[in-house]
Amino acid sequence: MATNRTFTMLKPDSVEKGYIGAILEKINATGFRIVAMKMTQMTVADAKEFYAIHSERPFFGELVEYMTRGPIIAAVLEKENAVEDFRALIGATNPAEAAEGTIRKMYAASMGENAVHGSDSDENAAIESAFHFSGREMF
Ligand code: DAT
Ligand code: MG
Repeated sequence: MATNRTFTMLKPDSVEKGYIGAILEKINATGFRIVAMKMTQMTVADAKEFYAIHSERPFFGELVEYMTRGPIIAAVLEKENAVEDFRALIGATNPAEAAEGTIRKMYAASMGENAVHGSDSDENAAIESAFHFSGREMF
């Protein structure tokens, strides 16, 4: 995986509230190219594996329940400096602390339901993209 890619999920709350069009528009307008995308629903086993790093945290059960309660949009995005620039676009984990104009500030309800995921490193971007997409599904 090239280091100019990142992985995102528009989480179940974004799909439920009809925000996916607006969020994808913002992603495009910021200069990211969508190189893979699908609607899918994570199983409990998927969510536990994807968020394994948080398995000892007190919010883990809620996180797994939230991430599996409905479909998500999974996508791989390409842009120079993709990981860092996408983290800047989505804003802080807690939407109350997210900067004006960020996706979480605009569309997230709370820390627990924060609308969107963005990989935190090139290494995790590659792992997370491969979790959801085969090589043939990335263009
Ligand atoms: P991020 O999604 O900004 O990378 P993270 O990796 O620390 O944040 O946590 C993953 C998700 O877990 C996050 O998007 C929402 C949830 N989460 C994190 N900290 C939380 C907390 N203190 N209370 C409830 N949910 C939390
Ligand atoms: Mg994270």
